[in-house]
Amino acid sequence: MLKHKSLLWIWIVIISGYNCAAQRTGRETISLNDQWEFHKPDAQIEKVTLPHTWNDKDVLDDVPGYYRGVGIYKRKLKLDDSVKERAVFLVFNGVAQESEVLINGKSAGKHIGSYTKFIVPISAFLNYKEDVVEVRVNNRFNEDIPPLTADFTFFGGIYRNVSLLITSPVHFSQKENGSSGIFITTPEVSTLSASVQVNGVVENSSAFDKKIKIINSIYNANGEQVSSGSSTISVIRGEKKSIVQDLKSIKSPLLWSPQNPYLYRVITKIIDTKSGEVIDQVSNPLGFRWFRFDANEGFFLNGKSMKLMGASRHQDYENLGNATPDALQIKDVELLKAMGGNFLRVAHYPQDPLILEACDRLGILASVEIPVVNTITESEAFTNNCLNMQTEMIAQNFNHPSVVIWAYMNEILLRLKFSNDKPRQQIYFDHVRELAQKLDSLTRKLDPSRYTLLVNHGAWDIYNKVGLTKIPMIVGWNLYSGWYSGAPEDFAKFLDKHHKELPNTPFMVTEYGADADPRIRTNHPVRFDKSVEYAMKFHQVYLNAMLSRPFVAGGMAWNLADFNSETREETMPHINNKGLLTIARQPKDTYFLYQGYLLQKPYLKIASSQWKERTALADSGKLISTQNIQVATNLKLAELYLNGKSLGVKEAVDHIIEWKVPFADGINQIRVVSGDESDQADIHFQLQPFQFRGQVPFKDMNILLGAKRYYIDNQTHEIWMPDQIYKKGSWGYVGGEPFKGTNNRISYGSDKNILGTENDPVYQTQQVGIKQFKFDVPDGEYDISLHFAELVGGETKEALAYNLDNNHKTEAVENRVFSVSINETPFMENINLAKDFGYTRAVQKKTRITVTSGKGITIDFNAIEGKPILNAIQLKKVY
Ligand code: GCB
Repeated sequence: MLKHKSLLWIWIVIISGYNCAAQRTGRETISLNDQWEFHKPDAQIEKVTLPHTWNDKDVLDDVPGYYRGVGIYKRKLKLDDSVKERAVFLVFNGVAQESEVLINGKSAGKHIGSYTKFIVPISAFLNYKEDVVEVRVNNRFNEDIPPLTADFTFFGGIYRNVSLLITSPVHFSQKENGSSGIFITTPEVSTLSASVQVNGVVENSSAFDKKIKIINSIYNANGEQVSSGSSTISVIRGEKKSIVQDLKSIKSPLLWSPQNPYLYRVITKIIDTKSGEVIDQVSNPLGFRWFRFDANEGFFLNGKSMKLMGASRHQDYENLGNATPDALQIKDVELLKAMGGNFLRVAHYPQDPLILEACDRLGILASVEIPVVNTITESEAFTNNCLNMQTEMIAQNFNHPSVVIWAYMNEILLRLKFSNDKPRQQIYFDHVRELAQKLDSLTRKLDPSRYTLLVNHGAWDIYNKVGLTKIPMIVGWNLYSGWYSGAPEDFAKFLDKHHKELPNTPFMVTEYGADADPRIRTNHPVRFDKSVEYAMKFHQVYLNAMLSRPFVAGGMAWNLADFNSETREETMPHINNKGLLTIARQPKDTYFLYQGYLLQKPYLKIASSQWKERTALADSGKLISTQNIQVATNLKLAELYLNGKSLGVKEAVDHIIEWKVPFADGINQIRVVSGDESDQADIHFQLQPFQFRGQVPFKDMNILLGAKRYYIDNQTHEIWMPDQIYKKGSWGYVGGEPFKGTNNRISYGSDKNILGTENDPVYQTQQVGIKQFKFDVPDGEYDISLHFAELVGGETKEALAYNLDNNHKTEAVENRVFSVSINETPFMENINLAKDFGYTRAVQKKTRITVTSGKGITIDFNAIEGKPILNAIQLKKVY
């Protein structure tokens, strides 16, 4: 099979050394995203276009884990003779996670780490005939490379853009940790004047000594030159030389801020003094702003107090893994801006260069961090890799005015090692502290103009004991009271505790959030039900607490969007549902809540408009069902109309206005109005009969047992509703109680991945010990489906992947055998779900029955061993 590989190869771009643009700037950057061939060892070759990951499909299945190993990419290059005299580089924006670049079979460079850019000089390896680029990539677990563990998926591949850079042999150094070789600072900025210093490194890789002129020009947003500087230097062959230029101060500079992200540009040129030609050129953004963090008053930008509010972002996207196209990446920053956010925590790793460019343009302040998450390895190699990543991150992003913070550790004491050996654990803690100290000192040295940040989880005592709250300039807290533990109200207490006990240390809430599966809705939100409604309450409490405390510098919701996390199970296996947007970037109600809180212009939105397919029981004896509608706003009051009829004016409480809306069967048009603002939504409602012989017609019914939540199947549009205890003339269960979970898992029903279905929530709750289920339906033909899954026993997995409480125990197996009959006719006999189908596997049993003599439907569950269960039931009237 391997023999055929070369036959499949496609023949390539012909790249010429000069074009018109090159004559002006001296350099060319050409995308090399196309025409790659990819294969895993011993596997078929595929043609791929970058960005590419080899894990996009295997994270979609029910099987835990994903391929972590080698992937090989190959491509041909055809460079014409004019390139021979030039310096040629390959620029990789991100390859996960270890890579080696070979040209014509010879190693040209290596890189460690998935999240930073690297540049490989390749001139020395080229034959200029038919050159072959090969990139050997590996995303195996390597104990010396962070991240070691984390709540996100470590997709492998060349998952960011690759380009070819051709420039003069005398050029801005491409050996400065993936940076442009130019570093811009603004030593003094005020409303009156701004000074600019440009530092850089020039390399002469030619065979001759060269005299060159370096010119820096600053252009304003209209393209007018507002300052410049130049110097002439000699660079001998083979030499790298540092340059420093102080440019003429700019009077009355336009300041950069979220309200007005005014950008200048610095163009730095190398001119050959002999020919007068531009032989290399780079462009960098420049924004004038100054800022500070204060332990009592929070953050100040350009002398004005500003609460930093926003979100963290992961880089992956629905069905694409981390190989997210440029346009979708930029869209994320636009969505954050449209939400009213002014801050992006680029977490947990540096992201595509496009992200900070977008932050510069849109006026979003940012922090960036390296992926040292949960735990460290006490090795020199690990330490060096961390220090190297930090150096690369700072060098590569140094010139972005949006960046105000460099961070370097996230919840590093979450996965505690050596818990049974306290002296050894102390040594581990010392190593963690030493590493934090090294990273902090390095950061302050590399960039004294920004703040350092270390991010902890809410275990106050241990971070203080180990000394991690003393090292950074700002402490970050990831707080989840009311989610992983405690109540939402505990959050404010934590904020006050920090202010009291660390009165001189500024801090931010770097994470907070609650899972919201957009398919799950409820009228009775409780912790861990994964409902959007619980998340709404949670975020209101958190936002109120942060916004009312000036000493809280800022808060970053976890997360801007749902993201892949392979080890998670729960209602949407392999996905973390804490996003304000779905993984396909559809807004959830919580996104609208943030707009209500943060936007400055008048805002009015039916937040519950996303719950547009609804079902519920009719109010007793009526042809309506009264349900809640929430409107998110920054206005004081609004009026709601249902099909044109006013339901009254109501006042906003914590940016939400609620109405009880009497929904009728069919389309219900809702309109909310306040002054000039209005919003409208059509809600499709299926009224369910309270009594089968009443006025409400019956069509079908999908019922979740042991649940108080609704579940909307996005594919079939079937809506599942909560159960009820049987009432005469109506329907419901007889006997039993809701499944309470096992292993002290803090879950709603079970949080295990249910195999063989996409509709996990249908199977994750159940009625245990059920005796009967009854529908007092009139005579007719009916389809009945019973849904089961054995939730107890089986393979013992870690409970909730990111359970910050860490209380897992081994699970006992339950012996359960039962029979089911429908209207006294045996339907399932001696069923043992675990034995017959396997644990946590979705089992559906369907039948058609004829109901006669006004008997309705009675389903009997007869225990043979243990307690019978039922997870869900569907009834459809055929005729
Ligand atoms: C955290 C982690 C983050 C997780 C998040 C969660 O504290 O920093 O990586 O994704 O909690 O959702 O549990």
